[in-house]
Amino acid sequence: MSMKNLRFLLFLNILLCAFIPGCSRPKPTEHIKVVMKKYQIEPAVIKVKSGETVEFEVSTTDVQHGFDIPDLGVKQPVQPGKASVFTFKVPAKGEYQIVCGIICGPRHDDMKAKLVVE
Ligand SMILES: [Cu+2]
Repeated sequence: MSMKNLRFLLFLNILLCAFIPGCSRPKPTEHIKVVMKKYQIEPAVIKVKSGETVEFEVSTTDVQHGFDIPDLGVKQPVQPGKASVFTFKVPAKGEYQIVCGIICGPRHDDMKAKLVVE
């Protein structure tokens, strides 16, 4: 196949992609399960690589919690019986605090974890 044809096919592919929902979104390269419960977030340290797209699956084993990363604008309510699934573009290297965003009891403030971006 000639270079010209190849380029045309690539162009066609991009064009088609624009009309298919979800097509142009980056595919998650990593799937991370997180469990929230009174009063902890498991795992307490979540390691990811900068530039990756991560799909989080956050569930709670008791009451409603919130999976929040304040420095990154992440704010995901997590309801009992229904995991909260969302994709997330990993930011620059560093450490970001994960907290519970919904008051869930007297030791709510103890619910913390760390996102370590390498
Ligand atoms: Cu909580």
